[in-house]
Amino acid sequence: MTVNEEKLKQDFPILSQIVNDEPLVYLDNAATTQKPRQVLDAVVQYYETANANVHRGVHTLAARATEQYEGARETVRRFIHAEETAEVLFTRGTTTSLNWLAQSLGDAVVEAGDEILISYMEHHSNIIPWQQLAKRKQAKLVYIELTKDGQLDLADAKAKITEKTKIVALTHVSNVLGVINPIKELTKWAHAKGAVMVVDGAQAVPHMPVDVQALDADFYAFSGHKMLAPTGIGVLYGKRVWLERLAPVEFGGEMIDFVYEQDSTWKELPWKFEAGTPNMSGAIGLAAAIDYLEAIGMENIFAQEQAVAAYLLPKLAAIDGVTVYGPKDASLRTGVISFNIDELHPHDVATAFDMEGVAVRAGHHCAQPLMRYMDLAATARASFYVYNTQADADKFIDAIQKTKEFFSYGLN
Ligand code: C6P
Repeated sequence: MTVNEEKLKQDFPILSQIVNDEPLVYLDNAATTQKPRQVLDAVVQYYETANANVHRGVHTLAARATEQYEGARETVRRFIHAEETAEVLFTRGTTTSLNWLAQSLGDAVVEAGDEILISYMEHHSNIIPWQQLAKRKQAKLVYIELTKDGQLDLADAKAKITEKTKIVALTHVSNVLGVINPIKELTKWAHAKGAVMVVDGAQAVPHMPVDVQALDADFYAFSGHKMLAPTGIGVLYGKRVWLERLAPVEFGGEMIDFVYEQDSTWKELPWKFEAGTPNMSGAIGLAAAIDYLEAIGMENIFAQEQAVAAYLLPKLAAIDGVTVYGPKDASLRTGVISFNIDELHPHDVATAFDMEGVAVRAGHHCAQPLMRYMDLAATARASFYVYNTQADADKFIDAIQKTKEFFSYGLN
């Protein structure tokens, strides 16, 4: 089956809106995605038929809620091809997952003088936690350079992974450049030097098939809301050997076996890390989102996004005054397209787009070191997803033309 975007779009109630007298074209999917009726229904159904606290009660609703919550974990396991559900931790999102790691993994493996390796294309969520860890431990945060067209400089990466490197933490797909990094190869290099591999999969898992065992990364983080699921639910995958070794970051109910006056013992995996009442409805919504994506097929979703990029990149290159960032070869990227128009401020561009009913993001995209590296203050960014149609892609090009016309008229 290939993707029928027109039909899919009808599953998303929010997308049938008129915005500024124009049919809404939502191209801010890297920030967050919209939710299909199937996900909304799953959440409502949970609250209407099964809501109770999990793992605690013996009553029927508690058993039902627990079964659905743990069922969601199994759905995630299957989706990312983890070996066992014990390796799938529910978190609030990518940011929480990476913060947990910088705390717990950081304490376990990093000492003064050690190095943590990231890159210039990381999102703040995959920079600041490591920055804080480096400060705490008097370790060094080292950055992999980028090539001129915005790819990871692999020669530099290889050279910078040394015996001193304890953690390599890299994004699978850049939220600004859309570029896909060769995580499998990078993981091999990290492991060869005894470093732990952490992957920020926030912009990858929603858009392409991801097999954590094939990648062999030690940890892999992603967010539900970027893949049709509700906000407030995310995942931290970790290999059992590591999760067994690491201490939990949060403490309280749910995660304990026995609590004594001066000490406590932890539950087995994965619950050892999940303190407090978890986001049951979020997990169930995430499982419904995964069912929805799997019915389309992740290969199909990936192919469709690369086709959108292949369609748009030459069109954009042909428009005078438009600069697109990242590689020109669509096969190296997903459907994230950052651009600037002439000297226009990206916020003006995004406002002009909004007047056409087209939602794009403008700013530094939570990647200030990348902006500085590229000598930019900001970009506008269109990011496509499974429900975006050919007409949406054309409307995007049209919005660029209209924005150029509008501002040149205004300047004359
Ligand atoms: N990027 C964007 O518009 P959270 O907020 O925890 O769900 O995800 C954080 C995050 C981590 N890594 C990458 C690569 C990301 O793109 C994001 C979120 C959004 O680009 C919001 S800033």
